Amino acid sequence: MKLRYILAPILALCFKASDQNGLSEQEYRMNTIRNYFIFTWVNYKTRAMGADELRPMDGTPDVSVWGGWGVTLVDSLDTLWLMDLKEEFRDAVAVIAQIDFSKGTIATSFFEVTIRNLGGLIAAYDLSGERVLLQKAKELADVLMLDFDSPSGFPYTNFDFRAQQPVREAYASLANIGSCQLGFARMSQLTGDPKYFNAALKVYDVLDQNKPGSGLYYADLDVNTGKFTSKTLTYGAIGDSFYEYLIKLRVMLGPQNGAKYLRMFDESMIQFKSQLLVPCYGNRLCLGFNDRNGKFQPLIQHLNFFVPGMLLLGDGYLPGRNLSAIGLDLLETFSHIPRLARTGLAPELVSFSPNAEMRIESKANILRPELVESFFYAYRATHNPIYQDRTWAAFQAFRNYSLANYGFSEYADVTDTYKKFQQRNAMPSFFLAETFRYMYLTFAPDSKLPPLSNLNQWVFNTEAHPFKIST
Ligand code: DMJ
Repeated sequence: MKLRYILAPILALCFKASDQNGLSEQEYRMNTIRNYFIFTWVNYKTRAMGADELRPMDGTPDVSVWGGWGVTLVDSLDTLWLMDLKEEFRDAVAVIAQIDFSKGTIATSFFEVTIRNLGGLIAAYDLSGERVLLQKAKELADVLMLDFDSPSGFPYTNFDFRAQQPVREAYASLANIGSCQLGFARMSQLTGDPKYFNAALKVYDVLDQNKPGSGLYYADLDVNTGKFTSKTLTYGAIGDSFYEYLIKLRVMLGPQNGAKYLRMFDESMIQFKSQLLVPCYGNRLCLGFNDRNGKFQPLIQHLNFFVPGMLLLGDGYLPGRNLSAIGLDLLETFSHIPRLARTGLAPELVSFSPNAEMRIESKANILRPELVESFFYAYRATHNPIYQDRTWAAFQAFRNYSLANYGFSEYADVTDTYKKFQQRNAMPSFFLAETFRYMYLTFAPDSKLPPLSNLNQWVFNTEAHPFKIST
């Protein structure tokens, strides 16, 4: 390992605002974020390489969280590439070349393995052209294909990677069955074999056919019948990335092949606007959800924070729908939420009402990316430096409270500044994959990002893995 990588965390920790050494504010912030990524990566590499996660407080490996193939390693690959850590990237690829995706350690989520492992391999291949990554992606995609063996053609929620067969439970969520389409479509483009595309996109055909009204995609389903089983309408857990993928498929597949998904997205936006968006205290726009009985609940999850980014992306394809304006208004509301907490970390859940300030309902922060994801899209769309400043504030909150001896820790109570009691010994892989990547990309000038400088040629999967658009 190069000395500069070992020194990077020390430099990062010593770096003071006054020591900017002639760097512009933007470069300084970008370098600082990169240095803390290096600090986290090097600890993962030296203490937990190949394990799913690194425990950030005691530096021990957590071997099997999502299948046991080193999800942090696979999820971080393209971050290494984009931050120009090419030697680290090559070392990581050498480890990945040894992974056997036909042997897993547990039964686990089809959704998570698809967005993190398959997505990570595809993006790293698209960026680097390393053939072994495509070979590994194909091995994994072929295993995941076995999960579609249901009466409706939906993938089952969990797959047993030891026995190489689905866990045949009837329940499916919209996000679980509706967030594999980008990765599987890209696999068909890269291999020339349409089977991945056909299996994944058939799911959208069934959803479109069985929906009870225009744009009504409820979040609970039955894998056996292919029918909706509730009236849950949500852009949070169990629904979120399905809607995101409708617009992203249009981006990826182009005007002809993507037309159907743009139509589905457009229809879903009508329900979104009329049922879930409401004015709330402080002259703000808020986003709630409908529960399984169709009753409106005035609650905002951290997971909802991706919505402004999705709307800003959608605006480019559906002019005249006011999507950017709604997105930026919602982002104002969401930007206010971390300010409710003394740490500046965004909580998992808040409630809202027309006549009182929002209230924190669930106090944890688990290093999620959705807020900085929307800042990234907002900055790219407007070039307003306020979104860089907010990204920097989010990063500083992580650094002040989540930074632990070997990485960044989840935080149990964002209202309590006494971090000794509030840090939890867990660091999900999406912190290195998404949170770090979006923060870095929000500061990186185009010249630093040759592959990504033209965002019209790339689309990010829901784990922030960039796939090349090749229509
Ligand atoms: C990530 O794995 C993905 O962004 C997913 O779409 C939602 N949840 C997590 C992070 O919060």
